[in-house]
Amino acid sequence: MLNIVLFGPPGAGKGTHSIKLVEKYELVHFSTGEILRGEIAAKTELGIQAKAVMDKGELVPDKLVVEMMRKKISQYRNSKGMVFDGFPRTTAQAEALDKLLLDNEIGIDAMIMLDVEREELIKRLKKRAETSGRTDDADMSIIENRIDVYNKQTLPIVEYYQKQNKYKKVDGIGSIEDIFGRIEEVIKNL
Ligand code: B4P
Repeated sequence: MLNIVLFGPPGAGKGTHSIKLVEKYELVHFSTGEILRGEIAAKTELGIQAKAVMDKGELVPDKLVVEMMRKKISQYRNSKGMVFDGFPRTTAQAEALDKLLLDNEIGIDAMIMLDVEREELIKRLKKRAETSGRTDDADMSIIENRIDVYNKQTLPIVEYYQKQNKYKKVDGIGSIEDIFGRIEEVIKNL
C-alpha cells in the first residue's frame, strides 16, 4: 500500500499532481476541498457550515473535517493506497489522520511538500479564478488570507512529519511533467 500526503500552500499544485498520482499508482484520491465543495453543492448541514468559512478563506473546524474523513478512509482500507490532498491542514488533523489510519492498521509513507513562493501562488490562483467559478479564488483579499492561514495554521505540520522522518520537499516550480518527475523520484526512494 502507498499512502501519501500531498502538501503545500493554496495553488501549489496539490490537486493537479494528485490526479497524476492516482493515474500512475492507482491510488484513491481524497481532496477535502473537493469533498467540501460537493457538500456545499448538495446543501447539506456540513456544506452550509463549511461555506461560511471557506468563502472567507478560513479553515473548516477540525472536528467536522476529521469526521468526514473517518467515513471515507474505512471504506478504502483494502485499496492500493491513498493520496491525501489538502488534508491534514492543522497539527490536530495530522494527529487525527495517524489515528484513523492506525485504526485500519495502515499508515502514511511520506508527506510530500510542493514548495512554491507566494508571488507564483497568487499568479496561479488569479489565473484559475477566470475559469474555476470558486468564490475563494475570485477575490484578492481572500487569496491573501488563504496563504496567511496556511503559513500560520498549516505550515507547522511540517515539524510533525519531520519528527516521523516522512517529510519530503519538492521544488513546485516548473512544468507539471518536471514536477511530477520529482515526486516520482521521492516515491521510488521510499
Ligand atoms: P482546496 O480545495 O484544497 O484548495 P487549495 O488549497 O486552493 O488547493 P488546490 O488543490 O485547489 O490548488 P492546487 O494547488 O491544486 O481547499 C479549499 C478550501 O477548503 C480551503 O481554503 C478551506 O477553507 C477548506 N478546506 C479544505 N481542506 C480542509 C481541511 N483539511 N481543513 C479545513 N478546511 C479545509 O492548484 C492551483 C492552480 O495552479 C491550478 O489552477 C493549476 O492548474 C495551477 N498549477 C498547478 N501546477 C502548476 C504549475 N506547475 N505551473 C503552473 N500552474 C500550475
